[in-house]
Amino acid sequence: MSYSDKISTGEELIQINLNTSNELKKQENIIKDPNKPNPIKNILLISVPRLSIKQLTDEFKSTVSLGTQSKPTDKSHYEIYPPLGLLYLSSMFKEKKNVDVQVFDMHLHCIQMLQNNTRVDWEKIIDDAIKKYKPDLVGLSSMFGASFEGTRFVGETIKKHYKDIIVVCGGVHMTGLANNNDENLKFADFICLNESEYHFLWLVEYLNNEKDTLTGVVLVNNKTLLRNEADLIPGSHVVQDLDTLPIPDFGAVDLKNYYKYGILSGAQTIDYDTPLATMQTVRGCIARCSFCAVRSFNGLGVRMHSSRRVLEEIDLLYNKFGIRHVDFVDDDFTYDRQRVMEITDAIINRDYNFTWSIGNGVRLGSLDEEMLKNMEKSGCTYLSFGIESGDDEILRQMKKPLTLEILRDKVKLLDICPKIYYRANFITGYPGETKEQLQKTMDVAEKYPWDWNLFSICKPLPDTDLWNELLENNADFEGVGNNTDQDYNYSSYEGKVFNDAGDEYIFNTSYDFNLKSNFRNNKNLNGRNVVRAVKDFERIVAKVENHAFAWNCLAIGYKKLKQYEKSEYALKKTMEIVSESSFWSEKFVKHQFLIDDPSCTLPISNLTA
Ligand code: B12
Ligand code: SF4
Repeated sequence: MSYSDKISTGEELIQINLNTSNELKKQENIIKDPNKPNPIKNILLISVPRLSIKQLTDEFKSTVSLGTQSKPTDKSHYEIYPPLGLLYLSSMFKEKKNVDVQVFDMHLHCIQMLQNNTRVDWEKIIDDAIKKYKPDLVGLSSMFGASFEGTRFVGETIKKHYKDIIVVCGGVHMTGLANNNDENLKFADFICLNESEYHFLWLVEYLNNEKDTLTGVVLVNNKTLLRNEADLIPGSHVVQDLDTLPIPDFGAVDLKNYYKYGILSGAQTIDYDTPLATMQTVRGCIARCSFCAVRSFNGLGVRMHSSRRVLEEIDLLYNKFGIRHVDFVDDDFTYDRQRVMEITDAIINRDYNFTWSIGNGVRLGSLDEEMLKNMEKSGCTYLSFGIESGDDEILRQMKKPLTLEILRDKVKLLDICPKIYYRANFITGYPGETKEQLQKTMDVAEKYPWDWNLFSICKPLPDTDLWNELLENNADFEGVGNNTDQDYNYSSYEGKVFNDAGDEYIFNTSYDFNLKSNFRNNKNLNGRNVVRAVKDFERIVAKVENHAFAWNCLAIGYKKLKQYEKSEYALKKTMEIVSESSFWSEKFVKHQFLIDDPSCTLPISNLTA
């Protein structure tokens, strides 16, 4: 069988033909021994750390960026997600008796080492893993820029010391970079594009001479990235009926113990001793927001697991793995109202000791009163919403399915279900956004009843509409595209921002928005739900020990709850930090945030908190 491929040299696309698997192997010299009938027997899938070597070293020294102190031993410090994508991949090999698949969560492993006060040595970890699992092929998962450094390091280390092992990468970020023909992917032999349950299975079958063609895979050789032309179309080989996919191989990792080492962003408001897991019930989103990678990754349209299958997975997680909270990592959980009602009704009827959340976000516009009430009743504890901007024109440019009018209308629902914690996500520094438009975002953050506002700095992600628009308009990408955490990390206060106001202005404004709306003017602290506010600030000081605003909020909150000793202590901490830090004392003055301590010498000291 023959098929056409295109090679991109970065500048141009050249047509080539790859005829048979043998020819490909010979031509690219990627297989150890082409005559060996079954070269791939052992596969090791690695979830690479999404902390850089620098971060891990800094964490080891108990110091995080922005000069704040952290406590690496505190589990609330880390977000740890089970490697769901790899568990999906692993499940595809259950029927294949000739291939053994193991999953190694290196991210978790590094964090466990930090929590045991052990210095993290990536090279040794990789070496130990290879010796233990003896893989013929290693698969690396890289879903965002934050894990790229880890992916490259693991890939290069394996190529350096174990030349025979085939390195395959996958995940959203890898797909985006491959589609942008990024040159920094030479440490991999193959990149599986998009969702890869089948792409990866087929690749292994191909390498084992059980299949003649490669689909959904980019072959990386010395000079070029080679791919099948059809694979350039986003979502070209997606699984239409998600229920035909096997249930993720949850047993491939120590799922029931994940909660002991870290938290999930959607689960941060529940008790820390709750066993946690994630589920994906929907792939794709009805919207096509310009900054979001979901469309280019998952293709057009929305595909869903049926409510029956969702409940089957919940039952399994609950009964077999002891999971008591699930965070749905869906792109568009509420796409099908009927399905949401079926799922929530069934959870209510089960009467489980079970809660759930959507930390990734639901579309506010899709909610209605009946649905939200059902969500709350069935144990929903946390929802986040992509609000993004307080300006209609920016929302339009972002292609966000939201206007300020819809926002005004829909936020009224949130007061009806106060048991749920609501987080609003905003994007700051969108290309073309003016300072006035940015200020409107702050207004929306303060005006509406969110429990928390998350301000993320806009940094274009590979292969998104925004990235491609900037590219077409000859934006100056110099300094971007080195695949660093800062480049692609919306929450990092480093990296390049494509906004005329300048990187520094956007960074500082975003940070001040955070201090003002979440701390100085926190709605829960100001009377709506003081207990909830106190929990938030306790979480923050556990994570960032010298956050003076959080300590001051605690001083106020404990006082309101009549916990006077704790309030005194929090006030003392506030004063200690402020007296030593000009950064914090300036922030207190700037935001006119009162410190209720007579010894405070700041210009705000004569005011009473
Ligand atoms: C859960 C999640 C998180 C979790 C972490 C998850 C984790 N495992 O560590 C948290 C909340 C921490 C997070 C944070 C961020 N995230 Co996030 N996140 C997601 C989300 C919602 C779901 C991921 C998921 O579990 N998918 C379900 C599984 C089944 O799919 P999968 O992992 O993609 O795996 C499949 C394929 O990718 C492929 N595959 C994956 N790995 C491998 C490996 C091999 C060898 C092969 C062959 C195939 C393969 O096959 C799998 C099965 O089909 C996605 C959205 C999405 N639709 O992907 C965004 C997403 C991945 N995140 C994104 C971003 C930008 C971020 C942040 C940078 C945002 C920020 N605040 O700054 C941060 C980075 C954090 C950091 N600095 O550490 C972007 C990434 C785009 C990009 N190119 O960078 C996404 C796509 C969201 C978006 N709308 O654009 N995120
Ligand atoms: S609504 Fe959310 S998931 Fe959907 S395209 Fe927009 S940002 Fe992406």
